[in-house]
Amino acid sequence: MEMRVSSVGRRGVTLMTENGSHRSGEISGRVYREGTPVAGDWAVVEERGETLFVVEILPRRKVLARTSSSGSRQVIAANVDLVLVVVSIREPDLDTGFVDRALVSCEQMGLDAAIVLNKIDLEEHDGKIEGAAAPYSKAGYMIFRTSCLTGQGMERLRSQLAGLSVVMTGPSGTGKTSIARSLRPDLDLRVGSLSAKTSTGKHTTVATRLINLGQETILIDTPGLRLFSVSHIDSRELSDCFPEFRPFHRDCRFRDCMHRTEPGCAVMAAVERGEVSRDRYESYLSILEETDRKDQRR
Ligand SMILES: Nc1nc2c(ncn2[C@@H]2O[C@H](COP(=O)(O)OP(=O)(O)OP(=O)(O)O)[C@@H](O)[C@H]2O)c(=O)[nH]1
Ligand SMILES: [Mg+2]
Ligand SMILES: [Zn+2]
Repeated sequence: MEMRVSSVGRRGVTLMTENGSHRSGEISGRVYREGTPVAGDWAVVEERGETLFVVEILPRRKVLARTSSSGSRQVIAANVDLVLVVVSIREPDLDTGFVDRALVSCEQMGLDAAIVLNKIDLEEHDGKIEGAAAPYSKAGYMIFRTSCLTGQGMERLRSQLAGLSVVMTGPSGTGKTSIARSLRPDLDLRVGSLSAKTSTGKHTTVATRLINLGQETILIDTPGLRLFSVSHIDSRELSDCFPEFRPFHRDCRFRDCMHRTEPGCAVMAAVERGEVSRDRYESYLSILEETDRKDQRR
């Protein structure tokens, strides 16, 4: 039979059964030699007595990946249809650098991505929320404005996830597990407090896990990340990972324009005209520095 891997521990995995409950399973050495399974993997499972044995991991469709602290590419979740980049409008403050890097990773994979702007109950001024969302909706991303406190935006979010495998990523404390809890209140999911001094999260979720929302909808909750590094991506691929640059970069004077200082750059001209967000463009430059540094090391 085939089951999905929900979480991966040192000793084995947790598998999601057809009715959405979880069972632990063991992994054969041969499966490990081919690579460590990740949440979302489809596993071929054999039942031997009381024990579930993973005998094969099926090839992955699209994966969400980042660069780990050791510099290698790390798969966060496999076989996903949609990535939700979950950030809060405050507590912790909106980290656009995180958002832009996570979106780059999705674009490079050809993965659909949307932004969840959570904790809107903490912000009185609609202007700040709209200002934060504007560059992303202009780039074509769907934005969800949500509050786990008031429930605002939750039904719209739920309806957009229907039938999909959806992974949430974001800094610690932005409310990923709280969102999962809003969508599945019957599960006893652990939510953390924030550090009083810095208003940042305390890394409450320590392992990725799958949550069955019913009707073939799977939500994957992941531990909060301090950084979403994408230096595994090639510098030349980067400008393609900014959808709002695409209408312009064919008009750059140089075919291999990196949109940095080159004369006749159509992307920079679009930034000057206000047609491309300056913040997003500056984020592009800062990510480019990181991918360049890696290219020089090679
Ligand atoms: N005011 C407000 N607080 C929220 C909201 N959503 C979550 N919180 C609070 O934010 C804190 C962190 O929430 P979590 O759901 O644990 O955050 P997380 O993103 O899962 O954090 P990690 O597991 O560490 O990555 C908790 O104290 C929540 O009660 C919201 O919409 N509004
Ligand atoms: Mg959590
Ligand atoms: Zn250019």
